[in-house]
Amino acid sequence: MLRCGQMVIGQALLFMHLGRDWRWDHEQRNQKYISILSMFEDNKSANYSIHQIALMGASSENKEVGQWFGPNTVAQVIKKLSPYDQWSSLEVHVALDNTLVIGDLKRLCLKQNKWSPLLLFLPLRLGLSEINPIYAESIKKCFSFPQSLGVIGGKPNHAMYFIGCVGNDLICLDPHKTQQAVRVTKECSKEDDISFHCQFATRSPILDLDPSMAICFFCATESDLDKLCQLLHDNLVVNEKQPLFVICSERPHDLSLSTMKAMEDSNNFFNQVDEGDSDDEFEMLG
Ligand SMILES: *[C@@H]1O[C@H](CO)[C@@H](O)[C@H](O)[C@H]1NC(C)=O
Ligand SMILES: CC(=O)N[C@H]1CO[C@H](CO)[C@@H](O)[C@@H]1O
Repeated sequence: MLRCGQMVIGQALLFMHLGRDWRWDHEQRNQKYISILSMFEDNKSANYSIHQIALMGASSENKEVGQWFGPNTVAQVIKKLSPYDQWSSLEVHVALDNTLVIGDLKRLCLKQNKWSPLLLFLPLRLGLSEINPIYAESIKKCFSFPQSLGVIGGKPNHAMYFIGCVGNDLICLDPHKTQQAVRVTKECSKEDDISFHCQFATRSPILDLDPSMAICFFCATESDLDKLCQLLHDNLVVNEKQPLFVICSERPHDLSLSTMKAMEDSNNFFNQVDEGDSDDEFEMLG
């Protein structure tokens, strides 16, 4: 899971610094690409090295080095490491309690009229020991949004990074491959460069997955976030008896989390917040 966290933030940095259309080509020796790669060197002094992730997990999440991380833990750790990467000034948000509060995201990213790109994690638990099949279609839909950054999760005791779906299978990148640590430089060999990329993907039926996962999105601009919220609302929340999560413009002050959960279960959450809190109305709620 530590490696899967690296894969997600690595992909976010590629989208941010090189764009979604950029394709890896070793001969290019792109300087931004090399800079991104060097943040993932197996070296304690690299920003997102496995050492930094393990140590931050120990100091902030009470996970001893070597202990199992869940998707939520690695998301929390990435959030804590990201301020040290001053080059990217990426904001990381981990949505709690299956609730996406749009006001929180806007305040996080918009400072002095400047928008910082957003990496958004939505940690979910979609069943006790198995995924409740009711959620399968919604998970698949997430991959179709332009802001999708995939899903981190896995099979029990086997973390993987899911990057898309075919029918009822998810496409998996699996970091469980032992290889030499390499030093990243502009002159590094093709073999060393390749070691940072998965040679092939596998497929796994969606219902075989562990029910703990985190859905990930990247929003480069404020308009990207607005579009994402609209897509999530239209495709995953309205008309769903049991939505994956709830979206609201602001966290209602007078509602305790347990009330929100109860409302979420009755699927009235969206409307009630909208009616009771019209000052905070967000365009997509209207
Ligand atoms: C780790 O990175 C530092 C700084 O870039 C470098 O001096 C050191 O040699 C690296 N260590 C290893 C084991 O690659
Ligand atoms: C922990 C760590 O390695 N931090 C480094 C991250 O990158 C910045 C530059 O963007 C360095 O100044 C930090 O030391």
